[in-house]
Amino acid sequence: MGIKNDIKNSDIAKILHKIGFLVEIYESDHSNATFKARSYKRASDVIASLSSNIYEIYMKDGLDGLLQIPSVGKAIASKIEEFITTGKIHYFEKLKSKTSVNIDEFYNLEGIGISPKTIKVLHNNLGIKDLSELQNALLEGRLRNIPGFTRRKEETILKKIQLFKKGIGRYLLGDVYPLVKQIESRLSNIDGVTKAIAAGSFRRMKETIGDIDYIVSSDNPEKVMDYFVTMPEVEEILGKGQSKTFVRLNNGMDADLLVVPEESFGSALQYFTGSKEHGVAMRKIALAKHLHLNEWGVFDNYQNRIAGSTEEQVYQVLDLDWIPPEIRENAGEIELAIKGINGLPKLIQYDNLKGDLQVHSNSTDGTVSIEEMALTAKDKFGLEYIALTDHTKSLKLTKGLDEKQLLDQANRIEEINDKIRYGQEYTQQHIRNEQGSEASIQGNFRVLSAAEANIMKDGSLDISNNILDKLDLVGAAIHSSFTQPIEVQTERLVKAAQNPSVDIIFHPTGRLINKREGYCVNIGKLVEAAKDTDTVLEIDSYYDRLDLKDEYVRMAIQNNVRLVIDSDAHHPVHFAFLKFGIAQARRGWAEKSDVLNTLPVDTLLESLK
Ligand code: DGT
Ligand code: CA
Ligand code: CA
Ligand code: ZN
Repeated sequence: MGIKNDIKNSDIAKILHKIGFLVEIYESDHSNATFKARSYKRASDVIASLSSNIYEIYMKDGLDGLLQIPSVGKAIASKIEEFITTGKIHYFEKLKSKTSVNIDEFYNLEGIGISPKTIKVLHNNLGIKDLSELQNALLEGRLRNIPGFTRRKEETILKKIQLFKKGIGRYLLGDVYPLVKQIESRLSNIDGVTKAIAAGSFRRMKETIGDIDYIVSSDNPEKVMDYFVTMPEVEEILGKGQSKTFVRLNNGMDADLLVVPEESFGSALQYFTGSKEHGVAMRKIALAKHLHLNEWGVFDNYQNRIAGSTEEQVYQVLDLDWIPPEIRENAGEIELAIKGINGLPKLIQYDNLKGDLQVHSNSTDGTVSIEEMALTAKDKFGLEYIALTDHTKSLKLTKGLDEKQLLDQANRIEEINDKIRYGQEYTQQHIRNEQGSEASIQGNFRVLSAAEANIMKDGSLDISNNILDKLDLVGAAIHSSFTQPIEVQTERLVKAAQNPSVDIIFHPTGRLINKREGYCVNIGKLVEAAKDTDTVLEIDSYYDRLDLKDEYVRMAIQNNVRLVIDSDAHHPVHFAFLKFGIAQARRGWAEKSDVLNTLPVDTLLESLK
């Protein structure tokens, strides 16, 4: 039995995930099955995003090497070893042989909340074996006869499957962002490379990315392309030409590379940043000026290149102001960019936020203390304030705070702030950052007492106004009863906006990109209510939420509704998500003055309702 030498991390990640899925179906009688399933899935996640190659780790250090990988214990390490040395995992084959269910089609659905247990019930009751059988059963209304299922549930599952199919092949920006940037920086460090930029939808900071498009300027394309195809993340070379290369990465995503000479870098970048619609409109403008615009430059009728080395030049010779990539959608931006009109919005900048108004702590479902969140916000992300918005009591899953706990927490926050303000010796032993070193949060930083109050089915809140009014600010959000009719759902949010204690509506549509359609809301009506009541609407920067979406941001701004951009951080690293919220705001044409948390804390508090 020879060792398979082309084993990819993604193969291992997939099979471990499938084992986790099957364990949950077939060992659900054992008490530790859930735990076991979870450890397989955790290991799978870690391996999928590992930058070093597992096969190489094993060849170098054997089982010990595998055990160094986070979340990989003895049982899993030996299964990986078995897979590398035999190409199979006996345990997986055994689990699989117990069923005719098409595990390859189903295991992915777990990501959208269709659990292994549901699959098991459907298989036992209706003999459903694969995705198309499930879809047919749903369309024919056969699930509603099974105990525990309803017509409503049928509709939900069907919607989820449709959404899932639509999302196949597209990646969340936040999931791929670190990798794309890392490769970009490695490309720019190659000898002879003057510039390297990830263009396409990535540069436009779209919510989801189909593939990556790298544009590199170098006089030695061979060298760049040789590096590109041998990167550790490359799973397959799809094509290689004189200046273009296409590969598939081990996370399944395709990456294109175009290497151009320096005099064409700007025009290539402009072309491949897109959007296609923006590019088409630009070319029309060029033609009207008797010019030709393509990836190699802007040319006159005699084939003289009159622009091309920078993007600014390309726009300039077309008598246009340079347009930020986030709004290149041919949605009115080109008309406003015509020289002399000065009509482009002055988009909010990536360093404009001074605070973050939705932050969670381990008082509820966050992972660390208030102090640690504050320290990270201040020292690592340069913020001046955060609002501590733990969940409230009716959200039992998160151990939401009741009235007394909210007030206690507000008092604790006051103590922390007093110490900051008066600069007392505040070298608390209990404030330790992740490295374990001591630090203090002295200086110009403030924690605001706040809450993410839960909006009940009828639009009321689960905490009374006299308690909420003792906090610095209040956000309100829907976390349950997602599937009410649009009028009911809209009325619920409008009522929350009309509540005098509510300053902000958090994640106003509740969608999870590629996983869950938001609740049906008439956004126009919500925007109107927000305007009438001076309520702020939130852009939630968590990269699978990002509601409001771009067109709603634009609608809010046109109606003079004020916005905030929050991280919704449940862990210190989540503050990094703020850039996705800012990108979303930019794609919705938001300026700095449209976003309240660009203000210093005092002005911010004064301008809340
Ligand atoms: P994606 O990858 O689906 O998330 O979206 P994009 O925008 O990155 O699209 P992609 O990768 O197909 O192409 C990158 C850019 O190249 C695109 O934004 C504009 C440009 N492009 C591609 N095909 C065409 C085309 O047929 N005409 C024009 N004018 N531009 C194109
Ligand atoms: Ca692309
Ligand atoms: Ca592409
Ligand atoms: Zn939470």
